[in-house]
Amino acid sequence: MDGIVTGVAQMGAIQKADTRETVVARMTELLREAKARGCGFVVFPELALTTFFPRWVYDRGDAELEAFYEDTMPGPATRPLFDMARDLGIGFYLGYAEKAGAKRFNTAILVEPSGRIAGKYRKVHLPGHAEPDPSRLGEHLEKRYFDVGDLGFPVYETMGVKMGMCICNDRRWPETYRVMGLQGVELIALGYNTPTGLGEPYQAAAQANFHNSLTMQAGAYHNACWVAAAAKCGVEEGFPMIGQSMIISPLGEVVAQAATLEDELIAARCDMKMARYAKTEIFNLARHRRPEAYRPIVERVGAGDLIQPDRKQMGLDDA
Ligand code: CDT
Repeated sequence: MDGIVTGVAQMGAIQKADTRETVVARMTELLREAKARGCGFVVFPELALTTFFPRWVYDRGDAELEAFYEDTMPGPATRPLFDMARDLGIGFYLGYAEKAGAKRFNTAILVEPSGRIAGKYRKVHLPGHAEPDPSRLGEHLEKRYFDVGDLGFPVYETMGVKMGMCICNDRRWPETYRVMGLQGVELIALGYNTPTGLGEPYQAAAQANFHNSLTMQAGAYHNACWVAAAAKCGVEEGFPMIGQSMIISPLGEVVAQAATLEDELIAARCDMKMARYAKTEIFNLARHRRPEAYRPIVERVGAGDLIQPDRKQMGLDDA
C-alpha cells in the first residue's frame, strides 16, 4: 500500500488523581492493540497525559498547575511510551502541555518509530477565556494557560507521508487545513478535548458531535487529505466531553469511528493514492485557486466594511 495503516487511540476520562504512569500504561496498551491491527502510526489526544486542566482556575506558578506541564519530551514518565513504540515499530502523534522557558504551549509532536521526534506543532487557535467568569456554567481557560503557537502549521515528510498536525479548536477553522493543503498535506493528525454543557446557547451537547464531524469532513474534503482525530472523552471530574474519534478519507467520508466514550482503538488503511488523486481534479489548488480574490483572508482578522465592486465594472445602468 502507498500509505500507512493509521490508528486513532481514543482515550476515556483521566481524573486529577491519575498519575502519568497510569495514563502512559493505558497508552502502551492501546499501542499493543494498534500493532495487532497492523498500524504503523497512531494518533493520541490533545493534552493526553493529564486531566483537562483548563477547566479550573489557577494562578501561574501554582504547584498544581505547573505539574500539568512537561519540561522535557520524552521525560521519565513518557519514556516507556517512546520505548514501546520503538519496540513495536509504530510512530505516533502525542498532545501535551509544553513548558518552553517562560512560555507555555498546547503542543503536539510527531514521533517516528525510531523514537526520533520528526516535528512539532503548537496550538494556534486557543479557545475560551483568560479570566474566569462565575456566570458561566463551566470555565475553559486555555487563553490563561497557553501562549499562541509560534510555529505556524508545518507539514513534515515522515513515515512515507506528508503529515501535518493541529489541535482541537484548530479543527473548526478552514485556514488550518488550507495552510497545510498548500503544502500538499496528505494526512492531518489531531487530538481534542471537547467539553459540553458549558452553557453556550448554540454549542449545546446536541450539536457538539455534529460540529465535530462537519468541520473535519469539510477540511479533509476541501484539501484532499486524510484526517485522523483522537478524542479524550467521557466524564472527567464531573465534566463531560464528546468522543466520536474518527478517520476521514480525502473524499470527506468517515471510514472509521469510535463507538464508546472509553479507551478505544480504531484503524483504517490510509492510502495516499486516494489523496493524490483527489488533489488532481476538483481540489487541484494550483489550477483553480484565485488568491487575488481572497485578500481579506490575510488582511483582516474580524469582519470589517463591506467590499463592493465598482457599479460601472458590474455593468449596472446607473453608473
Ligand atoms: N480543547 C479545545 O480546544 N476545546 C474546544 C472547546 C471550546 S468550548 C469553549 C473545541 O473547539 O472543541
